[in-house]
Amino acid sequence: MRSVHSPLHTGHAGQSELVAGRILPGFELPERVEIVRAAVERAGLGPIIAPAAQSLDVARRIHRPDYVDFLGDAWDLWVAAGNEGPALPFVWPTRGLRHDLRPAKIDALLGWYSFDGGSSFVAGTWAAIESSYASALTAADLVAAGERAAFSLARPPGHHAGVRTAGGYCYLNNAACAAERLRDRGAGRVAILDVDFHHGNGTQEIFWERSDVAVVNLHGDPATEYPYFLGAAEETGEGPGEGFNLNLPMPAGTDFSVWGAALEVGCRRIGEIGVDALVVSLGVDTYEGDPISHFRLKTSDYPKIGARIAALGLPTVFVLEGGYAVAAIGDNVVGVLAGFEGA
Ligand code: SP5
Ligand code: ZN
Repeated sequence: MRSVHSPLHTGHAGQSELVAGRILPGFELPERVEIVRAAVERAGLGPIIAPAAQSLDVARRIHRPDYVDFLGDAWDLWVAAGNEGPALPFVWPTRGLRHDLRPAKIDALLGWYSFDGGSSFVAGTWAAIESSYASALTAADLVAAGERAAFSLARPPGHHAGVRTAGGYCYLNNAACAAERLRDRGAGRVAILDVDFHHGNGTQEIFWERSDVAVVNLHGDPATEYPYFLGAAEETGEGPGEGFNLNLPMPAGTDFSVWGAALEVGCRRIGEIGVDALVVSLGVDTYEGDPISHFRLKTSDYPKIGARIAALGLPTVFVLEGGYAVAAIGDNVVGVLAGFEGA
């Protein structure tokens, strides 16, 4: 399969993150994608191509247009206000505060448009966001044009980004945009299968009331795992979307014997619903060596995931999400893709 990749992600670097009371270097590093790219080349998975230029039209339908505008303006507003380091939110309109007063100052806009402090902005952040979005849409277009599968080898990731909020290292929801693009290109119904360790709260929010994009999430139980405030099993969708959201939370320590059974449940549901195309939110932070996650998948498990996904027999867009054990991320991601191709 072809991989879609842009070097513009490298400007999104030097992030800061609040970890256990300290501001530390972020986990979501440029090296992640560079190592996956090297592994794709080494494995001979297929050509690596540049994304085609994309309008923000799809992003403006998936997200609120003012949020998309903010992402493009945030760094310039931050610098214009006299700041130099990464732009990080520090105040949010949570319960008990007003939700109807869009603030004027960048310090407050950062909180207005985010749900945590994980998605900071530096000078190259917007170019990276656009390149990750363009890579996902280009991969969707390859699949819509008849390729069996394509891989968006890009960062920043997207599955935590909601209708109007950044968070969890995410800004635009690339997988949601890819699904929307597949719909635009003729797929009647699409499924998103999210195998990242963390619940894809943004994807769930975006498609919560829609039946044309079904969402299946395998993740750490939000009672104890980030993002905490969404992802319980009882969340099944609302209105026309009722029954089109499936959450499969699992406890810390879960290994492939349990995780693989949940994948089976998720894949069977996708088969029952009957969809024309699939988007995989491909995080490999389920790996036993991941520094911020708590599942115990082994490198030898990832090809089995790819093979099970291939058995769905669907045109498939893979979109890179999380995975922070940098030394293993290449083998784990390519394991899924090679397992898919070998099946
Ligand atoms: C795309 C994705 O995988 N985003 C994950 C965002 C997780 N953010 C919260 C991380 C909490 C880190 N806790 C650090 C513990 C270090 N021992
Ligand atoms: Zn994750």
